[in-house]
Amino acid sequence: MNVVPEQLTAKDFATDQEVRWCPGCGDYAILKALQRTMPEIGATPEKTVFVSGIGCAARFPYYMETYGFHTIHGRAPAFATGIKLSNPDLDIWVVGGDGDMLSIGGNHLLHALRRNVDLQILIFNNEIYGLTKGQYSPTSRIGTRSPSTPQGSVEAPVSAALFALGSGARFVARSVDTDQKHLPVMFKRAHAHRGASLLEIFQNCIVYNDGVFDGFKDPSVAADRQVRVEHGQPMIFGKEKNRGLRLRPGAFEFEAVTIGENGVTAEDIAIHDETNRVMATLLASMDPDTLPVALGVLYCNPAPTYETGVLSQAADVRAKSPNANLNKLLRSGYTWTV
Ligand SMILES: Cc1ncc(C[n+]2csc(CCOP(=O)(O)OP(=O)(O)O)c2C)c(N)n1
Ligand code: SF4
Repeated sequence: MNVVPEQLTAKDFATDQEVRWCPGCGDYAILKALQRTMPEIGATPEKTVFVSGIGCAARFPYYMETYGFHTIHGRAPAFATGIKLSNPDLDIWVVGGDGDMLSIGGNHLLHALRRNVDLQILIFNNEIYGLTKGQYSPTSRIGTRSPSTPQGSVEAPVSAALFALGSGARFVARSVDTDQKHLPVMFKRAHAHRGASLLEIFQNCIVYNDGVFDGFKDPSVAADRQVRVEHGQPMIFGKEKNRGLRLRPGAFEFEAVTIGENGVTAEDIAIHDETNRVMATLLASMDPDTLPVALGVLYCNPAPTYETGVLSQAADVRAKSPNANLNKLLRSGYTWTV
């Protein structure tokens, strides 16, 4: 008799754990969006693993009814790489805050990205350390006042998207915690991509950095302050849908122009090509004070994954030496007993 597969719903991915985020934290919206997306991508709890480091964002695995590892601050990409190599059939999501991923974990993130391990890596960027009570983080803007920078930070912040592109990531996207339409689309794209997918989610920490993204997130300004990029589509934005990005004549950067003004026509607006790393870099480099913030898939250009290469090498070696014995190998050459 054929067994009709059970249709899972968002509830099947929710646990009975008490959620320990502050009321109003952006993390709730991300959790809900991902729980809703899981059945739509055909995920099953027994094939899915969430891996996190330490921080508020890193509590995520407790709330997903899947396998999960709450590991060490900054080390989630390293754990996830090991899990993928030992069981490549698993679908692995890595979740961390900007501090976890880009401060102590910067090195681990870099190598997971450049190796192109098949992981969905989500950075919840709230530009602050939430769990440890609001110290500035590597993404905090210059002048951020915090318990560890009472006079305002003096450091230039790191951009998650530029870091990822510079590390050799083959998929880089951005979305916003509260955007319950766009966020699932980005989860689906990240999941469909074979290799390391980096999704930066601008997440509001209502307690220690409330409203830090309002300059482009607030509904009253969003249309003019965000550009939603889509492969093959002109990069149009604005309430009237009459603004767009074009390459500044004589320079290698985007500028915002208005169709119908100064001789600008619709043909002048640049078309997004998500396979173009230089274009992605220009989009990620746009100064948010003068240009809109680019959201969507900035870059997607698949390449062979790390686990495919490593596991096929291992299979070749095993086929050539079927009787290899690790014990024998360890005792070969110069060995001694102490
Ligand atoms: C080795 C180590 N260093 C420092 C800490 C302290 N610590 C815990 S969470 C955290 C930062 C959390 O900030 P972020 O990663 O941005 O996540 P959020 O809490 O904002 O979601 C720090 C510094 C730690 N747990 N382990
Ligand atoms: S401290 Fe900030 S990031 Fe952490 S749970 Fe509270 S609102 Fe969320």
